[in-house]
Amino acid sequence: MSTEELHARFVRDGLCFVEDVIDPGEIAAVRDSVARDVRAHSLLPPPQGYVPGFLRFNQALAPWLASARVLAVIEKLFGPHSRISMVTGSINGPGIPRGDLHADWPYNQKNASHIPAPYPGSTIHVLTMWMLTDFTHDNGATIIIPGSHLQPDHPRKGSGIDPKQPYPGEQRLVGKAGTVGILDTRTWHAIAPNVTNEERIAVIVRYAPWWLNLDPLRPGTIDRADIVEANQGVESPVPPLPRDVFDRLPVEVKPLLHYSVEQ
Ligand SMILES: O=C(O)CCC(=O)C(=O)O
Repeated sequence: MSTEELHARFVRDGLCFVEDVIDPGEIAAVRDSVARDVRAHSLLPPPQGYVPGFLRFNQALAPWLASARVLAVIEKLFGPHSRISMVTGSINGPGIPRGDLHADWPYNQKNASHIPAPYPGSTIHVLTMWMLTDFTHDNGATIIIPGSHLQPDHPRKGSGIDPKQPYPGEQRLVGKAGTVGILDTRTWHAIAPNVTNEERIAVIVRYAPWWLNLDPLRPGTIDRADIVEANQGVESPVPPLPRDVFDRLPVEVKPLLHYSVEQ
């Protein structure tokens, strides 16, 4: 698909797929390396593996993070000077149950820093799912609701839609290893059960325009202290990137992460 076709699909559905982003010959090595470091650093117990700030520990995906076909879609949405806002290592292991339907930051109303519903109708943050194993119905390809990015709120207590229940028209983020699924963070999605004996392995990379204030996510900032910590709020931490890790990144990836380097 051309960038125009991907963008049109994204505008219509709140999501699109860029296939064959990671070189097929490299996928197994990236997957094994990512899986090892997610297991080593996970903040959650199995069957889930969850490592925010994953780039601090593992840079196996770095050669592809500025992939021209992915960045072309991001640039069409945000214009130039976009950045990587979060990199999360992820394993959804055998037995993981269905999660709640939700939208992501800054639209998730459970987050301490969020745009209050009814929120405005614009794409200001995207989640990209870098599939390192095939994503199938059985191994828990993410549940997605195409078109839900146009809703002014997401399923939650009091919204009239039970986030724990299947939603009419829900689909799955099915794709081959090496595919990148791109979601508007307003698009309703949920963890799907993994009923296989194999782990579903991915890195979730979020991209933001330069003008989106990411400080509520960043420990040590005034906004994190005032908006999140002072209110005992729920918010994923995005720790700074160590200088030596930044220095070793491919030259085309550096502009995406320069802002986040440890001072
Ligand atoms: O792991 C998945 O399939 C979904 C992850 C998710 O819901 C999220 O990162 O917000």
